[in-house]
Amino acid sequence: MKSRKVLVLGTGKSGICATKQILSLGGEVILYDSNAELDKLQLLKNFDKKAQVTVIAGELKPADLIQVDLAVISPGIPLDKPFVKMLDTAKIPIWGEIELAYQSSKGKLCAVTGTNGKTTTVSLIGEILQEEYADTHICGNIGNPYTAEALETKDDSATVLEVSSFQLETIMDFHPHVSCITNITPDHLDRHKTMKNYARVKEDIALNQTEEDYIVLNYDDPELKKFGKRKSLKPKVIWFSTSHILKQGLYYKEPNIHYVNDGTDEVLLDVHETNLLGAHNYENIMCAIAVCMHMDVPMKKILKAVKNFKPVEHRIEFVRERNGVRYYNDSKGTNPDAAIKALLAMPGPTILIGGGYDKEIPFDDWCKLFEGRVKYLILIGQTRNIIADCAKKYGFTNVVFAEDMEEAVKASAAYAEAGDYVLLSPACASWGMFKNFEERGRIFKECVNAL
Ligand code: UMA
Repeated sequence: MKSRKVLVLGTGKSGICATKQILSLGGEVILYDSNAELDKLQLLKNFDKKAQVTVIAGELKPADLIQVDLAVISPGIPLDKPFVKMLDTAKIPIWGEIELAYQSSKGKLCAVTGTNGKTTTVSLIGEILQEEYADTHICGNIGNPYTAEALETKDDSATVLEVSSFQLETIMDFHPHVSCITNITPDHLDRHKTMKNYARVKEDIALNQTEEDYIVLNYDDPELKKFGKRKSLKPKVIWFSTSHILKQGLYYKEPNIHYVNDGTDEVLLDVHETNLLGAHNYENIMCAIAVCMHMDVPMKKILKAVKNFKPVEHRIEFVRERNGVRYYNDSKGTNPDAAIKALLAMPGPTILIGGGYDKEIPFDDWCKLFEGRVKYLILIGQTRNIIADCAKKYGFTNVVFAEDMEEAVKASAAYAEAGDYVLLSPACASWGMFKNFEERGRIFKECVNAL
């Protein structure tokens, strides 16, 4: 990296941490953001006064690329943007922020992708790894950039990484020893255009894996079942299932999680010994166990950590009970599949708050479930009308529009009766109304606690 001039694209978390990593390695950075309104001085406060960082905001011009020998791109920037194409034309290699971190990281690495379940699985893996490795790193799409951790890793470190499809688009040598794909259901089609592209990008997590490595896959997911059986796939496949009794791998049969290896079927644990509820969570537990077994954590330590694990914030998180109504925050339910899982996990009549940024994903499978489960649907954001029309198609018309979260929470409290559940599970991204799903979830909780 020494004496290299690197163009970092995007000034969010990834861009800032990538810049810090490059500077630590002795490089020079041009930090670019398309947002012309960017507060450059504020941004520069992230770095030493003498740091070799120049900021460009607004338009990127060919003259800015003189002597640039590498570009590092933030995950949120689509590769078809004209300024990215300009880099291709100038023959400047483009690495993702993940690739930059990978090039400097040491120790054992496992990585998890998938449409849903990534965050819970990664958090659980992190807690298990901590039982065995004194130096454990939990990073990636979970909110802590890999570049913030990479230079801290040592030969005896263990790292678990959450990787999104956006991040997998720009890997090169990235090579986890154990990888995992939790599931593949429609998401981010505004960026990847087709399900085929989206699945291919996710499956690239195994791109550089060899016969010495492992990949943990969901046997119940038709796309992953096909992928895992592909002859060209090099790593050893570890299957998990909640609906089939497998001959090899992990499976769930009420109330136990089993591990079958070489013809021996062993009960690992009863799910009621854990703090997690719902079939999707049993999948997450099986993923984490399978990954950690191949990260060389003894089973006794794995099971201890699984039993102690508490649910992740914003994922079917219990907020409070008021007048016999229980409020749940599932702001991480940013696509229909995640929102379906949250709705199915509600034990009684539900007032559902949904809607947000339009990722061009059909809402049909979600809306089909409303009848008999949802008492009122309260909609916010850009997708309000699309969701309301879709729900109507399936005979559901108890729909209320709200202007913001406060209004949505007040309306849900007004409609709810003792024994009901209020669930924020939007099936959409938060962008447009909130900075991110964490902010949306926090505001929801504040409004609920203020009732
Ligand atoms: N920008 C441009 N030009 C563009 C688009 C964006 O300059 O055309 C700039 C924006 O002005 C902004 C910056 O890029 O300044 C934002 O970059 P970013 O969107 O990559 O955001 P980061 O803050 O770097 O956060 C990213 C991930 N965000 C996205 O993938 C959208 C975070 O995942 C991740 O936690 C973080 O890196 C650390 O790895 C969030 C996410 O929503 C949680 N992920 C999606 C998901 O989980 O579904 C994939």
